[in-house]
Formats: sequence, C-alpha cells, structure tokens
Amino acid sequence: MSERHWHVLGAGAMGCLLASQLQRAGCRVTLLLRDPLPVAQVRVSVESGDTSSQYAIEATSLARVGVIDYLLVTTKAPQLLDALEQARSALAPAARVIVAANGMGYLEEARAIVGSGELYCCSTTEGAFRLGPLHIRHAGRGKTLLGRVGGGGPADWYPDWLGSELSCEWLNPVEPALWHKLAINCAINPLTATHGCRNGELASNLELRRRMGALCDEIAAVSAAAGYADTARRVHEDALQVARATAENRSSMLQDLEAQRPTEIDYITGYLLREAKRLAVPAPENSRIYRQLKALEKARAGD
Ligand code: KPL
Repeated sequence: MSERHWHVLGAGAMGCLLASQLQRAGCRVTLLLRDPLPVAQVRVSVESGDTSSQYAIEATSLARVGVIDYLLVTTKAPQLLDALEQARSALAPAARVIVAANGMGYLEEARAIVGSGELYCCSTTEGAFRLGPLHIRHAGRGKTLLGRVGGGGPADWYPDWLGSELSCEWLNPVEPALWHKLAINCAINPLTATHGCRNGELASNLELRRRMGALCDEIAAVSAAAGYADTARRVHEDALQVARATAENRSSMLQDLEAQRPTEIDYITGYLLREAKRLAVPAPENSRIYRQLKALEKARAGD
C-alpha cells in the first residue's frame, strides 16, 4: 500500500480510469469535483469487456481540499491551465503535478503555475469513453508513457503507477513521446470527429484509411523538420496500429464534439500547423481538416 495520497482533477473518462487504477494499486485517491460537496465517497463504474467494476473513491472539491502533494490533472487541454490555476493555492511547495492532456503547447505556462513543484507528463493510448457521470467504458488497452518535463529519472511516485494494471514506461526525455502522441492524435482524432466514426473504421474503411495516410504524409514531413525522425518514420504504421487497438473507441475529439464541449483541436492539429508554418512545411490536408473541425465545432455550439 502506497503512503502517497493522489488528488485527481478532472473526472472525465481518463480521470475515472486513472483514479480507479491508482486506487486499485493501493494508493489513497481523492477525486476533485466541481460541485462544492463535503468530503464524501463517490462510486466510479468501469465497464471492460463483459465485466463491470465498481470503485468507492473519496471525493471533494477544490474549495474544500487541504494540501495537495500529488496531483494528477486529467482535464482536456483547453481547461488545463484554468484548472491548474484553481488548484495552485492548495499545492504543497514540493508538489508533484502530472498533466495528462492530449496535445502540446501548454507546458511552459503549466510550469509557471506549478512554481517550486515538479511538473510531469502522462501520455496514454488507453482507450476510454464516458457512459455517464463517473461511469466509463475502458475500451482499449494501450501504453502509458510518463516523464518529467525538462528531463529526469523515474520519480518517487512511479512505483504507484507500476503497481497498477496500466502498461507504463518512464521516459527521459519525455518530449519526443509527447510529439509522437500528438502525431497519432493528429492522424486519428479530427478524422473520426468529422466522420462521426469509431477509431477502428480508419483502418477498415478504405477511403478513411487513404485520408489518414494523406494526413500522416504531412505529419511525417513536419516531424522530420522538427527533429522527430522516429515519429516521421513510424507515424503511418503507429496510427494504423492505434486505430486497430482502440477500434471500439470513440476518439476524445468525437466525444467532445458530440457533447458540444470545446475540442482539443487547437492543441493537436492547431499545434502541428503552427509548427508546420514555423518550419515552412506545407500541410494542406491537415489545414483542411482543421478548418472542417472548427466549422463543425462552431455549428454544434450554435445548435
Ligand atoms: O488518444 C486518443 C484520443 O481519443 O484522444 C486515442 C489514442 C486516439 C484513443 O481514442
């Protein structure tokens, strides 16, 4: 049993999955919920295949929380900095903060908010989607990569994650993995969101597979120019493999779009396009899908 007390901020699909995994690994876990509820327990339900597991997890709100030593932030990228800002006054001076949002382009500001604490990243290809409040389906097994922003060996808290059922790996440096995940998300998320399809269709439907290939050609070119040769080489194969491994999953961008929530497009394809511009690499297919997604997002918000 770990003596560490984890607070998890963001009770969406990934927050529920990671909170339940850490609790299962023997850690004390508290979910930080938006409503000003007193310290209490909530029930988190995780469906996986034909089985349903229930977890009684402590819950409180940011307004009532005490000192936070270990914070896992699982909000989406557009809410990440606001969420961290709200948690700032509760963070212990040496707090460890792990951010698990998709995309890139928020780490510098996050580091400023964390101050004297330490900032880490979690990048996962676990597939999970929300069935209802605190009720999720764990739809696909993936890999969870962890590392310290700016570099460093395994953290004191890493054994907690190794004790979970997640397949974890510590990376030093972690930045190439963040880029690689960004590349996979650029290939899968906007395409599934604009077509309203599950991830697996990008592998099984020939036209979608061709379109994913066209996106990957450009993602590979931007990756090569940005110095991520490994991603440039592997992005086609890896995007296809993740689409197959999470075939039943609805991508987080599709889920956000359907729920009329802001999507992470500006931190995913938007970030890729900013890099493409900086490096003078043409990316017309990615620009097209970016505009398509933005138009859909706007139309849904007006529904
Ligand atoms: O990260 C994901 C997401 O949906 O955001 C993948 C790996 C594509 C799984 O759906």
